[in-house]
Amino acid sequence: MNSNRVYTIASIPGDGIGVEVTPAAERVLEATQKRFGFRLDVEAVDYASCDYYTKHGRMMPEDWKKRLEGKDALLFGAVGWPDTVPDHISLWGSLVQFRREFDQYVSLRPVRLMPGVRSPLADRVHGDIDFVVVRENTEGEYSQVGGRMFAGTDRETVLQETVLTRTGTDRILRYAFELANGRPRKHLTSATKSNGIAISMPYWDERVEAMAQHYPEVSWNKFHIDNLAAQFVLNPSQFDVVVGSNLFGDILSDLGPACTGTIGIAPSGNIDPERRFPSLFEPVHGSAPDIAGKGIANPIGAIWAASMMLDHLGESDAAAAIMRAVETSLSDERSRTRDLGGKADCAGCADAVIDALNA
Ligand code: GGG
Repeated sequence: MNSNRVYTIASIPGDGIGVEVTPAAERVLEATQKRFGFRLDVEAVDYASCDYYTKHGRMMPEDWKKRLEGKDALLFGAVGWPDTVPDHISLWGSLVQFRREFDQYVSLRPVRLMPGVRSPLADRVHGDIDFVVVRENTEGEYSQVGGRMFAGTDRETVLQETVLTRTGTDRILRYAFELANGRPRKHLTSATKSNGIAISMPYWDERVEAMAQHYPEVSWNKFHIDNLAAQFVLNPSQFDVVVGSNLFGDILSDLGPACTGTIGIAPSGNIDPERRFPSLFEPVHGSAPDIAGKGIANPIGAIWAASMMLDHLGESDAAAAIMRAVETSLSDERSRTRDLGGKADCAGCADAVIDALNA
């Protein structure tokens, strides 16, 4: 990281509403740097988008890694435009490449009940909702091991393996236990399905149990993923740190924010904790083709992701200031977007955060 507090950032809006929420987050960052005395050198990146694919037949230029590996962080919007590029091609050609090539093995996804945001579970939930989903981000169910045989015949057979390595499993569990150990409640929940997925998931459980021995202060439990999804809806206040494999973590980190009111406010960090490569920060939501181009997307997930990015860069005061401004703006109905029952558009919502920041 830079000693004179100048950080080089690649801004990668991607597709759909990514193109709307990323500039909104950049404007908030700009307001923050003026106030906190650091500088972000932001380079706009037009690849990792389906537009780029249409023009070049691939999601990113061949030398994308060389172009980005010296950056301090990546700010990402969303990927996917299924009308022109199949989703598995756009995702694997961009986000999955970043996560794997930059070894961003932690996907960190906070879930918090925010002021002014009504949870659909409000009548049922007693207590706060404030937990973090830690998703394994480089292996697991997202694997390229498999194939299609006898294509187009009655014998058509499709196979895809789940890959759990000892290194990959232990490092995500260590990260999750460390995180739980540093939080007041010191509680960890593991997502499993070892009754049905009877080879990889018992192994996951075994590694959780082994890792737990190193963290006697942390209480822990495990739920099968089906029951865990139900528990998110029935009693989300019970959670503190929830750790899951790539697929389970992905599902839970959409479900969690939906339980707190909207996925539109949820952020995510794709992190290389060892800092060998740039980490990537993005809203949890995707490109949302149904509302893209209308200017009505909620930019809070992208703004919160930008705050996580500053925290990762060591600018924790600025990161906290953004979150205070987000809370202030969300408390005022006039600055909330439509998914939250307000009337503000994407730019207006970001303006309100900037006003709160400058107040
Ligand atoms: N900003 C997140 C995004 O664009 N997500 C698209 C998506 O399909 N994500 C699946 C994943 O994160 O594995």
